[in-house]
Amino acid sequence: MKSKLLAVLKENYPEYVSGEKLSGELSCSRTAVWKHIEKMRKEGYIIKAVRNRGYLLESSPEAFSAHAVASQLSDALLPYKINFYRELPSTQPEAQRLFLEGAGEGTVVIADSQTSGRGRLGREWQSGEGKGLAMSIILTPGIPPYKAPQLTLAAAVSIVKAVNKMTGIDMEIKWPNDLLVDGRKVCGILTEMQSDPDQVRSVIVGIGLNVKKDNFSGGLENTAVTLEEAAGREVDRADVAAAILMQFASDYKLFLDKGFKGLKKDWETHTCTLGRFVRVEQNGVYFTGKAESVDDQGVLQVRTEDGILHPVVSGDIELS
Ligand code: BT5
Repeated sequence: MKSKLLAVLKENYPEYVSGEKLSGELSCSRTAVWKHIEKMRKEGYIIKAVRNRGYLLESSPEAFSAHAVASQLSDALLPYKINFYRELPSTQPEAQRLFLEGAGEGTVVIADSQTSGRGRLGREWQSGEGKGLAMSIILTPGIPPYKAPQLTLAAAVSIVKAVNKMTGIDMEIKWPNDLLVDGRKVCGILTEMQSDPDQVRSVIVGIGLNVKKDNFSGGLENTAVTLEEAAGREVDRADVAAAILMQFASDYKLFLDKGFKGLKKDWETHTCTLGRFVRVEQNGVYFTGKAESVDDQGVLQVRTEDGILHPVVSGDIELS
C-alpha cells in the first residue's frame, strides 16, 4: 500500500494528486488514504495536503547508510567496500588510515557530515550539515605519480555522467576539479596520493557533492548550489553515491586501459573551460590567456596574447 501510494505521488510530482484519484488507484476509501498519509508523515515523509487539490509529496526521509549504498553496487567493476560514518573530521585522512591498515582498492569512506572537510591547498570544504555527499575512494592504480592528477578529470567525467543519468542535470567541468551548474559550484574533487618515486602507492579520490539544501556561509550562499535546487526535486544521497561509484568503476577501468585519452572526448563534451579566457594562478604567479585544449595527459593548454602556448599541469583558474 505504502509503496503504491509513494509511486503515485512521485509519478505526479510536482502536481498534486486528489484523494479521489489515490483511492481509485489504490482501491481503498479516501479515509484509508488519509490514514496512510498520516502514518507516513509520522515516519518523516513531508506530504502537503491542500483542499480541492489533494496531496503532494515534498520530501522523503532518507536512509543514508552503508547498506543503502552497497546494496546498489552488486555489478560494480571494482570490489567496493563501503565504510559509513555519521561524522568525521574528513573522509580523506580516514581513507588514508584504512589504507595504511591494509584496506585495498575500492575501499570507500562516506561521512554523513564532516567537521573539517577540506579542499585543495588547505582550503575548506563546507559539509557539516549532513546535507551533502562526502566520499573518498581508495585506488591503487600502479601508475607513475605524474598521472595521478588525471584521476581528478576521470572522476569529474564519471560524476557528470552519473548525475545526468539520474537527474537530467547538465553539470559543467571547470578544469581541473570543479563541477558547476549555471556557473555555481555543486561539486569539488580532491585527489591525494602517496607515492614512491616511480609508482604511486595509493590515490585517494575525495568527492564533495552538494545534494540537499544546505545552510552555506561565508559567501557560498551566492556561489554554491545543490543537486536538489538544480533538479527541482528530491535527490537521495545513497542513490547518487551508488550511481557515481558504478559509473566511476567503469571509467576507471577505461582509464587503466587507455589512460586519460580514453575519457578525453567525454571530458571535452562536458567542460566549460575550453575556448574561454582564463586567469591562471600557479604558485602565486598569475597570467591570462585562452584555454585552447587539454592534451592526452589532461594538461590544460593556455595561449597567451603573445601567441605562446603554456601547459598548465596544476593550478587554479578563473573563467572570464
Ligand atoms: C575542492 O577544493 O573543491 C575539493 C573539495 C573536496 C571535498 C571532498 S568531501 C570528501 C573528501 N573529504 C574531504 O575532506 N574533502 C574531500 P577547492 O578547489 O580547493 O575548492 C575549495 C573552495 O570551494 C573553497 O575555498 C570555497 O570557496 C568553495 N567551497 C567550499 N565548500 C563548498 C561547498 N560545499 N559547495 C561549493 N563550494 C564550496
